[in-house]
Amino acid sequence: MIKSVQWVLFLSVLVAFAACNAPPVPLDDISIEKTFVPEQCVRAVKVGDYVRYHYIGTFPDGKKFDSSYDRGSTYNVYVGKKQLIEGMDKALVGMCVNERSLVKIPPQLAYGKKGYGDLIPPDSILHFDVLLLDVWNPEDGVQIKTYHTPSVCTRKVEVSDYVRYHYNGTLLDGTLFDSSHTRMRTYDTYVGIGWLIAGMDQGLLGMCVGERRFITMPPSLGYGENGDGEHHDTYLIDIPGQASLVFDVVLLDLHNPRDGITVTNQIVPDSCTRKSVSGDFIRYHYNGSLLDGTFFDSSYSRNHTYDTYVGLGYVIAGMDQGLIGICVGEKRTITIPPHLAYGEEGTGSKIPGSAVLVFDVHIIDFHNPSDITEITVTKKAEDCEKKTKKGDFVKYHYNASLMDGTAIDSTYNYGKTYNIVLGANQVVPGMETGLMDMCVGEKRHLIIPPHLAYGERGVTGEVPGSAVLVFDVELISVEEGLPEGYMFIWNEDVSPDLFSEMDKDNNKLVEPSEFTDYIMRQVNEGKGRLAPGFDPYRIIDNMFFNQDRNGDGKITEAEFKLKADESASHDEL
Ligand SMILES: [Ca+2]
Ligand SMILES: [Ca+2]
Repeated sequence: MIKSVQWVLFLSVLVAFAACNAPPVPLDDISIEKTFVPEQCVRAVKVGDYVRYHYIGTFPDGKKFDSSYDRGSTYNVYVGKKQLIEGMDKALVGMCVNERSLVKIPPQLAYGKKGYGDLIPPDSILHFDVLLLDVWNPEDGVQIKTYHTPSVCTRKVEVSDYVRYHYNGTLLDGTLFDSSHTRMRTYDTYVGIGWLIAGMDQGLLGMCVGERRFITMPPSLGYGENGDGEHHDTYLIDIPGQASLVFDVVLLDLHNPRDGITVTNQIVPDSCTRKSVSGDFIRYHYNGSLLDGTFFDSSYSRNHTYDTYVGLGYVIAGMDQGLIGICVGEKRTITIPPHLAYGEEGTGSKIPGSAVLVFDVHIIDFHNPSDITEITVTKKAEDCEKKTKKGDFVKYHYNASLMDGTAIDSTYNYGKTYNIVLGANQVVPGMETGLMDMCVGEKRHLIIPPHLAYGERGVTGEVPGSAVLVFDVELISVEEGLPEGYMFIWNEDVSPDLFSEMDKDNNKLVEPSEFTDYIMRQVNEGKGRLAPGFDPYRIIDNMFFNQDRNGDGKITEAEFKLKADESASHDEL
């Protein structure tokens, strides 16, 4: 009741005032002149909102009676809850952040007849130059506005995930208070478990890698009534109390500490019969990138496969796992969380701490150190009575390639066979094995591991180090070898007068030319046989050298006999 009485009184006073003083502009309500209107107005102030604003209060004659700027902090207050003079409560409604207005308030909507202490005389018209900086409502939650959505999103941030992101942090009026970009370091943190201010804990949920969003939060979900001055070293400015915060966030990385590796985009060759196991040695190509697509490394750029044992700790744990069960020729994408990669520290300049790594791998070949030559008969010989054995002189054709199909060499290109004596170390061990017990006309597919081929070094320009080789061979002819160790054998009984038959000029000495002529005649007449596949004159020279005990270039009868009594030599007569 008392209140209404006052109201009536007040009105009558106003009428009297207006009549007596006749102000130049009659002012029975507030007047608002907008001096700056921002292009965008995300929200206008409503009754019940909380605002932060700056103001300069003056009398109509320009005399300043108050200023928030002088106090160095905004005026913070609820609107429409009679915490302000009535005129200001009215003037603030509908204002936008960054809007500036000159508000003129008649005394009846300000301090009326009473004035305010020594500061405001009775019946004062007040002018306020108001700049609105912030508005929020106690009902507000986190507001999320996604402005870029990546084309692919296989996973969204969940509670307890660990994320890496960049952000610009601003107040609602756009004032930048902090930026991870200027620090050139992502912000790395767990989400949803209290490591962050509540607004960020909520605002990051559901986000995809590559997504960009604005996260706006009221102070209750930010730094509250007192703001934050503790980060003075890192923040550009202190965050004032009761400030709304806007974070412009781009998510770069996402994983959960419970994650294992994931294998995707598998392309498995139809011909796969063998899958890698722990202990295998693998040669593969890869492109490595971070989860946001930032490239960090490629074996292709080095033009060299990455070669390693798998499952034995030679590579990061995630790769050790991701390369198991894989086929030669297979392609797959292996996504590795940091705890199975380079951890919180990262490595080098390109892999940041806590980074998830994505490897697109292509397996060129693999083998196990225990592998032997793998022989597959692709065409059987029509009749196969004699099989190749050590010492045989064989002629064969081959096509050689790597496991990925890269051609190395082919005898078909030269139009002539490759000829070797089996067991004489004229080819790599794997090829010796691959040509054994084979019949003329037979074709074989050979897979030869590097330890039975060209080893870790390979052949410059032709065979990469540690490469598995593929040979398709065709046996064209076989000349049977001599018994093991022999370079010459008699086909029939040896003449008892061997020495004198050799000593053509009968001077009791066998000269090299007599020796060579004699042996060659025996061979030509079919009485004796030299080991096939070798230079006959070199064999004969060796035989002579063996008989010529004292090395004087002639063989005496004594030397001849002495040698014949020994059984150790294989080149004897
Ligand atoms: Ca002689
Ligand atoms: Ca001699």
